[in-house]
Amino acid sequence: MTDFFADISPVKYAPDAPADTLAYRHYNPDEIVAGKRMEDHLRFAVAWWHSFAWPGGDPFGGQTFDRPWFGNTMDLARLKADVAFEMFALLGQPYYCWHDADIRPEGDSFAQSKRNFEEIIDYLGTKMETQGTKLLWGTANLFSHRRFMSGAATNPDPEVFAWSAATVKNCLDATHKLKGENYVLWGGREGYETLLNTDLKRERAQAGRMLQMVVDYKHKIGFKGGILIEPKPQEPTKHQYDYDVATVYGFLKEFGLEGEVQVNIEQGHAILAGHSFEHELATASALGIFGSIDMNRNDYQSGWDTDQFPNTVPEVALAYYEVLKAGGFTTGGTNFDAKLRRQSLDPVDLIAAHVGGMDVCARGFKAAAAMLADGGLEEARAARYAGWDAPQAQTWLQDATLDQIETTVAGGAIDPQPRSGRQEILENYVNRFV
Ligand code: XLS
Ligand code: NI
Ligand code: NI
Repeated sequence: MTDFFADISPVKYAPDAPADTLAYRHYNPDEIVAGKRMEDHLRFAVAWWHSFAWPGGDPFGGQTFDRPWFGNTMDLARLKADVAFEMFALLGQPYYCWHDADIRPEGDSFAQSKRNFEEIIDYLGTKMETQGTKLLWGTANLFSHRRFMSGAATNPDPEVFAWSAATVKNCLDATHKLKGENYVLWGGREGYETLLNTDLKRERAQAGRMLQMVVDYKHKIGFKGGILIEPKPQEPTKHQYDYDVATVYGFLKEFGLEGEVQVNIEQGHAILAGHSFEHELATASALGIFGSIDMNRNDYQSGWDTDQFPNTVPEVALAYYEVLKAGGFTTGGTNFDAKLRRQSLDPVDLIAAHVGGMDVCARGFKAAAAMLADGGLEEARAARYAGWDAPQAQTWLQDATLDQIETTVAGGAIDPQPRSGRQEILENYVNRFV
C-alpha cells in the first residue's frame, strides 16, 4: 500500500450521506435501469494519462502537481501503477485505459522502450487479475515525443511511419494480452500546420495504409475487440484528418474499412468541430460505426479542448439517449478523458472529480433511459415522418423517376401543407426528465 490516498475510504452509493462525505449519490452500480445493472450500461473507465501522468501545465506555466511517481524510472512507473490501482479500488469503476507512454518510461532505444513496456504490462496484468479491474482500451502515444512532430502515419519521413507501425504493433499485442476490449487510434498529429509544406493526398493514403495494417494485424493475432478511431478537428495540428465522425466515415469508405472500424467519440472534440456531442453520436449510430465515448466537457468560452469532468446533466442525458437508442455499448464504455484543473492539487481532488463525473453520468443516463421508456420523442419523430409510410411515398424513395413524380404533382394530387416542428414542446418534454 502507498500512502497517497491515506485518509480516503472506498466510495459507496449513499444518497443520503452528509454533504461533506465522498459518496455516489446517483451512481448505484447494482441498480437495474433499462433492463441492466447501471455498471454494465455505463462501463466507466479511468484514463491513466490525465489522472497519473499529467503534470498540471498550461501554455504559460509548467508542472503544478507534485506526485511522488513523477520521473522516468521503472521503480517510479511501478509506484504510479500501485497508486492507480489503489484509486481504482477506492472508486470501484470497472475499467481503465492507457497509452504506452503513460505507463512505461521511455528508453534510449526502441528495444529498451519495448522492454520497459512489456515489464509494466505484466505488472498491470497481475494487478488486474487480483483486483478485477479491466482494460477498456489501450492506445499508442504517437504525438508527444519530438520524433512525431510532423505526424506518425502521415509523416513525410517513412522512418517515422515505420516506428509508428512498430509501436502500434506492440500496443495491440499488449492490449490483447491484457484482454483489452478495444484498441483506440487517436491521430494526435495526423494533420498539418500549413498546406504550404503538405502533400495531403500522400498523407491520407499513408494513414489509410496504417489503418489497413492495424486491421490485418488484429485478425492475425485473433484480437476480438473493437478498433476505434477517435475523431478530432484540430489541436495539436491546425487541421486533423479525423475531423469528425462524418469525415472519418468518408475515410473508412475510401479504404474499405467501414465494416472493421468504429469511432470513439469525445465530447470536447465534438464541440471543437462545431457540433454537439449528441450530433456526433447520432451520426455514428446512423452510419453504423458507433463504438465508445470519451466523456469530458469543454469550456464553451475558451474554445479549447479543456478536458474538464462533465457537470451538465441535460447535455449528458441527450448524449446517453443517443447511446441507448443505438443499442447501448457493446465493447465500448464511458472513458473519463478528463483532467483536474491545475490548481486542484490534492489526492482528494482526483477522487472527487471522478465521483462527480460518475454521478453526473448516472443522472443523465437515468434521465435518458426514462425518456426512451416513455417514448415521447420517438412518438413525435415517428408522427413527423409518418407520411413516408404511405405506398406512394415509398415508390418515390425506390423506383420512381423525376418525370413520373412531376406527372403526379402536376396532376394536382399533391398540395404540401406546412406543419409545426414543435421544437419548444419537445424541449419542454425533455426538461421534465432532466
Ligand atoms: C486528445 C485525445 C486523447 C485520446 C487518446 O485530445 O482525447 O486523449 O483520447 O489518445
Ligand atoms: Ni481529447
Ligand atoms: Ni480522448
